[in-house]
Amino acid sequence: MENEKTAFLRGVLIRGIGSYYTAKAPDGNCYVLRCKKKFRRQGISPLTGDEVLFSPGEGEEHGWIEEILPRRTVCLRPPVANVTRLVIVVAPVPEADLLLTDRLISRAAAQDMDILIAANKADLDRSLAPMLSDEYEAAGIPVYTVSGKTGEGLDALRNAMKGALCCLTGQSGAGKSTLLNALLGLDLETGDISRKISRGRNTTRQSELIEKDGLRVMDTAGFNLLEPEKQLEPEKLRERYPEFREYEGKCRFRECLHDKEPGCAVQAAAEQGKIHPERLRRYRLLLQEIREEWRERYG
Ligand SMILES: Nc1nc2c(ncn2[C@@H]2O[C@H](COP(=O)(O)OP(=O)(O)OP(=O)(O)O)[C@@H](O)[C@H]2O)c(=O)[nH]1
Ligand SMILES: [Mg+2]
Ligand SMILES: [Zn+2]
Repeated sequence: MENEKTAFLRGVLIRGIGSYYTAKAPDGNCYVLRCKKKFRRQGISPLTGDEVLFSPGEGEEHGWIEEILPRRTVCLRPPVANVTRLVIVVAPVPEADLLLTDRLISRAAAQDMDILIAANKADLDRSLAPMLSDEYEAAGIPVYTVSGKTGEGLDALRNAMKGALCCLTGQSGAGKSTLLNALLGLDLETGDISRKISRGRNTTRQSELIEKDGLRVMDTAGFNLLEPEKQLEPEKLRERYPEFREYEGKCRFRECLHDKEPGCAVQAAAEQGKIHPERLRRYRLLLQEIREEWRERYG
């Protein structure tokens, strides 16, 4: 058994198309693999970013994924594994949806990912980045002003992305692929927003892991909707808001969810400008939604 294991190669999945996956070994060689049936029986699908042990195929034959190593993090939207730094791309067009941004932040915070925001298309609108900085400063989330078109701000963003497996995510059309092309001198497919709307689909359809110039980063398909999280306890949501932390335990009621309870320290902090009122307003929307999910399930 031990001997068999040592015969396997180790690699990281850089893409998956249909039931074929590509693994990249440390020496840079890529292998096309299929997934053994045992994983399907266990309800596990390989994800881009997975570290795997595999047996390479011989000649033209594909090889097999033998083992998926433990995941540091896992996202289902986009479906990727082992991301430790999430780059949320926000733009003035299509109109920034900050409730969607907050949903992404909430999921990333639950897994202890580093989070940063790239305010893209600065060439079109310079007011987006300061607005975002204002909203997310108390949460400790840095905002980078960038333009994939003019190249503005790319050095700072590149530096912020070094040293972790990063994933670019955000609304379809925000400019994730354009940014990556500009950051790394690539030629990923990008698409016109009007064409996207008329076709009703993304330009990028699979997640792809790219390793270049000291960066490890994934380009993923954008989305315009992110469904509420199932099975999240309403009490857990507040733990995902870093800006609430210093006020936890200071509300009149120990169980305060910072919704409409009297004597709420988070509400008071928002009134004093220490927490952004819009972040709190959207927190309450998400809380409401999670309570409804919870009630439907267990109520
Ligand atoms: N003016 C301007 N346009 C940009 C910028 N970045 C991207 N775009 C345009 O925005 C559109 C969408 O860009 P993509 O890079 O395809 O967007 P995406 O986020 O990868 O989209 P999906 O793959 O569908 O999720 C394209 O027409 C780009 O040329 C920018 O910094 N400035
Ligand atoms: Mg794209
Ligand atoms: Zn409270």
